[in-house]
Amino acid sequence: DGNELKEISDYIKDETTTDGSKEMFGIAKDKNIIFLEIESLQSFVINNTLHGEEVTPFLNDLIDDSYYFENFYHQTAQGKTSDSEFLIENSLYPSPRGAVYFTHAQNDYHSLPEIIGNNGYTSSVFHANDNSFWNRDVMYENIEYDQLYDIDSYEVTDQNSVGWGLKDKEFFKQSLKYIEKMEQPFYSKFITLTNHYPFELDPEDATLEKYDSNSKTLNNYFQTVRYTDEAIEEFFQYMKDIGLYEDSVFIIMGDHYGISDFHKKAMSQYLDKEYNDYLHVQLQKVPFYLHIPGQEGEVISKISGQIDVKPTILNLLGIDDSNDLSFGTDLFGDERKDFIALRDGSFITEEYIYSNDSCYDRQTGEVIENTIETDGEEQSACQPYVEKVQKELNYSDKIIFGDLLRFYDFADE
Ligand code: GP9
Ligand code: MN
Repeated sequence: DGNELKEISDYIKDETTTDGSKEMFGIAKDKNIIFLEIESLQSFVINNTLHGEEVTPFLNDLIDDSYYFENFYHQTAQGKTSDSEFLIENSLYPSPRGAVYFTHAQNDYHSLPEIIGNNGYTSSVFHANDNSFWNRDVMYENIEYDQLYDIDSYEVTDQNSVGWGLKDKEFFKQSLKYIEKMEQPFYSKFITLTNHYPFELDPEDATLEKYDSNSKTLNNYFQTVRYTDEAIEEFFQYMKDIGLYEDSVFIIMGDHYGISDFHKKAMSQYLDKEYNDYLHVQLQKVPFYLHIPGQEGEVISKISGQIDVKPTILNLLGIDDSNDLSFGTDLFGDERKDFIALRDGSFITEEYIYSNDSCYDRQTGEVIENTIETDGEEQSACQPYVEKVQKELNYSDKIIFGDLLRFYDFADE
């Protein structure tokens, strides 16, 4: 009800409504935003090698002229890709169970496509799957995407498909005829498919030897990652060829993990590290790039997550979001919330990583045994954050389960 919303909006105003970066404010104004949401791309492959070769040569080079966030975490749960979309569009946490795209697709939201639509942008999603997968057709309409290019917009044959469907290189190539004619400025999200479990690839598309371990999944993964890296490279070239590159900014993000804990033995072998809860959390990092043609960029090490993307994009577009109700903070802002919450209650701070009741030193991975004294009581160094994280996840759930945004007046708060 209204009172609950008041408590939550007060929390948000106090804790997460911060001034965005002045330096970055409006630098993407009136430029197209091209968002590449890459299936199952995790950060551990970036700047890493297999059989002495770079796994992602294009993405590695792209770091040199991008803002690259090396400690950026996915925050998804059972809704997988749809959860990552939900985080980006709303800066709310996905549901603790099920997929919010299914369970709460009819709620009132104040989404990124809606806000930028009110600021002169056309918005669209490109994804070569059936439009009802993850209930996207219903959710996209509700959150006001103007257009979805789904499987019916593509020519899909046995030859140009593998695994889950249309191969990424074909996907990008066939998307050109639509993006070329798009009314500008636009915001377009491309969701890839080839690097999806079980990471199947036709032999003629493989340019990297498989890995050798007890996990067929991990063995295959490097090949499809490499394939997708090549597809992204081709896409950038197409954008230059059709003259859209200079007028656009590019965001590249991994949607969620691809290699689950089921493959810990093989992962441990590849990384040459002991697999524990600390490593598990560190493996939830996904790449996040902001590439602005003509700008140098920088590698940014501060902790960050998918919850922060919506406020970041709004700041880049020069849209004031101080009346918005969102849990993230601008990635480029100086004043940021000091934790990244994962959906299961694990979290990351600059100093600590917390998971399954253990508190780790973020830099060394050592368990922190010593306690701190708060209000005369001895407690784990992570404890104050355990409570903050629970509170925040809980507030987000209340907004979603109670459809509370329908009571909030975004215009005059
Ligand atoms: C399906 C694609 C994959 O359309 O987005 O979904 P996932 O299984 O990763 O959630
Ligand atoms: Mn996915």
